[in-house]
Amino acid sequence: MTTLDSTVDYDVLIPNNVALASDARVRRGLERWHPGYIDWWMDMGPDGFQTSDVYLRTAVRVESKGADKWAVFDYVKMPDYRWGILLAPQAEDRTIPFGRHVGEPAWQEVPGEYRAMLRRLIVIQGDTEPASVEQQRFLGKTAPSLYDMRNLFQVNVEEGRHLWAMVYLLQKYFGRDGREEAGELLRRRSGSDDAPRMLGAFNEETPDWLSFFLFTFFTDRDGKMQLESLAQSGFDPLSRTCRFMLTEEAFHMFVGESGVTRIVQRTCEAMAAAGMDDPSDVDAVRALGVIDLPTIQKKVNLHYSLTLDLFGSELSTNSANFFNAGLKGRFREHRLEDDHRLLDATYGILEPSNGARSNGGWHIVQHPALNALNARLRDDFTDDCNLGVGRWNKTIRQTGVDFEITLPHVAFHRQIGVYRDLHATPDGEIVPEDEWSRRRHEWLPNDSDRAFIESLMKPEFRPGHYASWIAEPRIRINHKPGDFEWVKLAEA
Ligand code: BYC
Ligand code: FE
Ligand code: FE
Repeated sequence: MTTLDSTVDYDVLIPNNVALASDARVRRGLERWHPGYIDWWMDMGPDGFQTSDVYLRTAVRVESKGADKWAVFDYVKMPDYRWGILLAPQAEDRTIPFGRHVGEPAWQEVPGEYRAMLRRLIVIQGDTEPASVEQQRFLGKTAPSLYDMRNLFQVNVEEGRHLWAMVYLLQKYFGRDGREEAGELLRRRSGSDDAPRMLGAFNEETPDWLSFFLFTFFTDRDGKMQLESLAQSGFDPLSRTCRFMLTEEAFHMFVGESGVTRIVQRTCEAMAAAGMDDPSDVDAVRALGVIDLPTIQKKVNLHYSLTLDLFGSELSTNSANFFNAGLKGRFREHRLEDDHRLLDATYGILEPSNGARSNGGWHIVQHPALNALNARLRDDFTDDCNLGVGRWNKTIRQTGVDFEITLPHVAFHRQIGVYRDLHATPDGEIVPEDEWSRRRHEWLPNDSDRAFIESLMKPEFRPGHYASWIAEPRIRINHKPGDFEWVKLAEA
């Protein structure tokens, strides 16, 4: 067993708290992978800002101790960011919390019979991290403020670190094929025809800042849910890696939730100041230089439905196998009170009463809980989303505007799982395909919505200034003053 400190060794090429100095094989493997990673970052990371000084946080410990914070803040050029390998401390006598091996000691090495399954989970998790950086690489150029630009880059460098986290597991525990997979993670590209990223939503575009905030609100939250499930894993190194990643993930969701709050707030304040009380008068609201609430709702519909697809099929034997094997648990498994085996349990899934073609309403069908784990995690995700949506609506209510943002029906606009072959409206009405296609522009961003949002995406790089369509933040990172220079732009 390696002894572990919660302090990170920074006097080495690859900062770490996993005693890499005494693990020559893995250290050399990672040192060989490092240049390819930097090449990838230079090619696919934030475009145009690689020589700017960014006020970033870097983790220095894996837990806070007294007055010692886990992270420090300083100006860093992104290519010099200290990407490292950080695992949460090993819990003494940890046992496997669920599945066929429940109660047995957690694995410190990969169990041979589960090697392929485990590698696949780690590769899929790893693949999403660089994908999101690729999707967001042009956003710096249209940042609505230096504050927002800094937050974007903070998210980006941390997603880069999450890739390192998965690559460490591959290199340490999977030998030659782990090294091959680590190479492939740098080869695939978001949106590429011949080598796309593995999951659907990670090949979509993130063309504007409203999309970015909704991506971090919804899609990074899928990250949170999946990491929570993997943090339960009986494979202890994966569990510890994910536990530390979750510390960083909280900030990504803060960026998303507060970003949308500030957009909604700005829109409602502009409407109130102009004496407007009809949110559906889209043209009049747009004329104020702010994003109308119906368009925000359409973007919510898009990003929520794309993210639901990331949970996989509602009914999945893969997920049952992951669970039985003790590799991937449920959301906060340790807080659930049952047998942690799901031998006789059932779980309800909403299904159309008269099949996919007619609008006969919906009813809940019970299925073996083991096969419905993806649906269950997806439902936990929706509950978590609704807390944030409720806070957006509170902001709207406080301004006196009469509008409510809602999450669309679970069957709306789905490409994966039990709803993929039907056409449902955001209210959950099943309609014929031609009607759905005809009305799609009412529910999802259409060309003119996209063109309008694009017209607002003008950079605002003066310290303390914000674009017309987004309010100034109430809480600032590390209590810095309002005119703080979050990014010192390099001379062009
Ligand atoms: N797109 O049994 P099924 C994050 C495939 S986000 C394309 O239904 P399963 C982050 C599936 O692979 C979190 N293909 O699903 C966020 C399978 O293929 P094979 C990422 C899809 O396996 C923001 C087949 O369809 N982490 O961290 O139970 C920024 C049948 O699969 C999709 C994880 O996802 C799709 N959407 O569940 C940065 C955790 N869905 O095997 C980062 C690890 C399914 O037949 N992954 N397929 O070739 C998993 O736990 C599972 O693989 C999934 C799918 C939940 C993704
Ligand atoms: Fe991540
Ligand atoms: Fe994230």
